Order: sequence, then structure tokens, then C-alpha cells
Amino acid sequence: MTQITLSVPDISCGHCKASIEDAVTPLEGVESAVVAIDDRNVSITYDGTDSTMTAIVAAIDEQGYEVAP
Ligand SMILES: [Cu+2]
Repeated sequence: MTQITLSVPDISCGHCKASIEDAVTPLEGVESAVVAIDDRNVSITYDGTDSTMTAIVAAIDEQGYEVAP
């Protein structure tokens, strides 16, 4: 498993936390996703593959948030 922290600057409240966590956690290859509201980031443990990372970024995007480069 690989751990990564993605910066998502538009995170601002518990609703953001819930929608991102609920979108990312069920994805295949993802073990866990935890949003830190104050730090505006998402800590993700996943299988380390590019395809899973692409799906994670897409799922966050679908919720209306952009992952900072
Ligand atoms: Cu919010």
C-alpha cells in the first residue's frame, strides 16, 4: 500500500469532508481516505497504481473539487 496526501484547497467544512471521503473510499484499490479540513488535504492509502490515482482524482473532481498540482 502507498500513502499520499493530496492538497484540495476548496475543502472548507464537514460537508466537503463527507462528500470527498464517501466518493474516494469505495473506489477499487483504495484502502482509506481521510480529509483534514483545517489542512485542506486528503490522506489516502491506496494500491499505488496510476489507474487508481486517476480514479481518485476523477472522483474528487466529480464532487466539485480540484486537486492542486
Ligand atoms: Cu464544505
